[in-house]
Amino acid sequence: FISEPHTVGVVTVPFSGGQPKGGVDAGPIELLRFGILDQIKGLGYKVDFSDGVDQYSSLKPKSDPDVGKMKKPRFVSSACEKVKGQVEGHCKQGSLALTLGGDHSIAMGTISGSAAKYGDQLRVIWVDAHADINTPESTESGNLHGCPLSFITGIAKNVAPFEWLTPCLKPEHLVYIGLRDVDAGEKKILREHGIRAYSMHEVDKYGISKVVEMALEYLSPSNDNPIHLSFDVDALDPSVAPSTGTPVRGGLTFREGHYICEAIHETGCLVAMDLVEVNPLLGDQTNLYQTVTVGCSLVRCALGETLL
Ligand code: NNH
Ligand code: MN
Ligand code: MN
Ligand code: MN
Repeated sequence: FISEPHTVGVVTVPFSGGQPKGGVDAGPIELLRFGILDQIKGLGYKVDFSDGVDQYSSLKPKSDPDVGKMKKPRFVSSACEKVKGQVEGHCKQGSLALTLGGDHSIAMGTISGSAAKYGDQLRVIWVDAHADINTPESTESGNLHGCPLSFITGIAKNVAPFEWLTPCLKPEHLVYIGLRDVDAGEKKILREHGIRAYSMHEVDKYGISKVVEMALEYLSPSNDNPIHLSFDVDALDPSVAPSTGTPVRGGLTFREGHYICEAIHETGCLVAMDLVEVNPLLGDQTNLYQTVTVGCSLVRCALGETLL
């Protein structure tokens, strides 16, 4: 399998319903304002942004009471269903689907979308301080941005009102990099399902290049599987990406974050990327500038900017 996209299909998801802080819905606008589309074109890709900046407020139900502990479940469900359709469309046209969030709940849509094209061949690299694999039962916060992977993998059983969603990723086709704030219930899930995770401890121990090498070798020993990279900016250290809803100290350095994107580009197998949890309303102008520009540069690296 070789992914040689000439076109990057951009999906913007100004959505914050998977967590309580306002502002993450303004992430896509800021990434666009800082010129991410021209930067992608500058690398020689065509940009398909025919959907434009989508509106999600119209999907908000009049009433959306909690289902069990889940907050705003109907709103998150319909937003993710819409995202799924768009990502699926780009993937089926042979474009690389780039989704700009928005909070991380939207990965239920993005991975459902890429899996609709690539099926069981798809592999996911989840770069995050958090494991985002709580079930509706295990979640302490009730925020659905902490749950997408349990839905996608089918580990969560009671997923109403997410009727449209079918499990599309085996737990062994997922790898984490950057974890350092994992809930007790999530640790149990990771253990029970034998999910491969490289936390910051392993990044310190082996170095980022070895970690990425081990992750890729585990997911795709012959380097022939399509890869979906889901990058939560809070994986980066808060000194590098401060404008995000749940910063956790001790994260990836600027270079470690970029190295991950570069090495995945080098596989030639990247088919989809999410960049999520950029919240321009948190912090001052300097924080915003740092966070948005680092987000743009992660995307450029995943698209091959630093290859000579
Ligand atoms: N694990 C916590 C929860 O489920 C925090 C999740 N927050 C994130 N995830 N930012 O990436 O609520
Ligand atoms: Mn996340
Ligand atoms: Mn996170
Ligand atoms: Mn397999």
